[in-house]
Amino acid sequence: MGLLLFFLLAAVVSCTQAYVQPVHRSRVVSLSSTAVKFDLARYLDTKKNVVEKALDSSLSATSPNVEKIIESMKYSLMAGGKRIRPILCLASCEMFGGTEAMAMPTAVALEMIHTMSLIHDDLPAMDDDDLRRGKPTNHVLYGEDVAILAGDALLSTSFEHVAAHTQGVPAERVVDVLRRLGTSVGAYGLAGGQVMDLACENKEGVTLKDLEWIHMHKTAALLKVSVAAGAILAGASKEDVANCELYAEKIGLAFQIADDILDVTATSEELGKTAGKDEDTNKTTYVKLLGLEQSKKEADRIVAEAKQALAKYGDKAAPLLGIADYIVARKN
Ligand code: GRG
Repeated sequence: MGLLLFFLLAAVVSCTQAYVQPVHRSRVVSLSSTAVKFDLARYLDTKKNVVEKALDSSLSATSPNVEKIIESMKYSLMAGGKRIRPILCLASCEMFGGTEAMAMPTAVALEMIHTMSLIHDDLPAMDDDDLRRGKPTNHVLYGEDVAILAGDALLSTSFEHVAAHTQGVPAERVVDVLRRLGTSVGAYGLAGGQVMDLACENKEGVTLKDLEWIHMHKTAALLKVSVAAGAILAGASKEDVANCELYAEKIGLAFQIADDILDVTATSEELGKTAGKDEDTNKTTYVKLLGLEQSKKEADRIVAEAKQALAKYGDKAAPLLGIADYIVARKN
């Protein structure tokens, strides 16, 4: 009788597991197996190559009078870099069934905007740096006057590029993308974040909340529009765009925490920019407020939240999930 009861119980337990496990596993598997099965390095490499080609053909001088400014713009645009923003845009467009071609003009525009922000960030009036992407900064080579104008020209060309070259997408989606790009650069984006960042230099009492505000605007805003724009171009629903934005805000914050960590752990050669700069300019960073170990934990926690925002898309989200991991694991 005891033995019979034992077998009955074992049968019930095994039936329950057979039912529960696949459901439980499929959630875990679709998140963790993507990281295992998906070849992120190859994906990033392939996408980077197509982006580089599109960037290279996006600017050319058609008159001797513009040769100098185009050379200066192109010098920084083609100086290397991970091309994360364009890749995010292509990945989210493809996740919602769009094509690479639909998103490429916006991907190029995002890198133009990002490059503009790096040129301006390195100027003597801002971070005053002479090394970027392992090369002399734009103003070191072309002078401050031309560097400022090259940044301005990259910014305005970015909008022109989206408007002139986006094909196969309804006009209202393109207008939505242009509007969001504008917001991401202005007072509620990069420029606002940078002003607050400058105001907090050499200042005591900067809090985690202040730091988060700075990075949500200075860093996360452009990542947010990168992912959202790809989704919008593909015709994603409002809810899907909102999920993408949540993912991007999280990776934006994690990106900046990783940057603060790299600033104290990597060399200038590894970074392609001056290491230890935050300490020199007396900036408040996550490492300063939380310490190195806690900052790493915080970055990991936020990346997990980012991935959770896209959990419902399963394997279709593999590139974006992989990029979330890459953002904290990167070496530069
Ligand atoms: C002029 C309107 C206007 C705005 C510019 C200067 C500025 C305002 C904002 C600064 C924005 C900035 C430089 C934020 C830092 C973002 C960041 C983490 C840059 C590094 O990005 P990576 O690691 O660089 O993607 P690569 O070189 O790989 O592209």
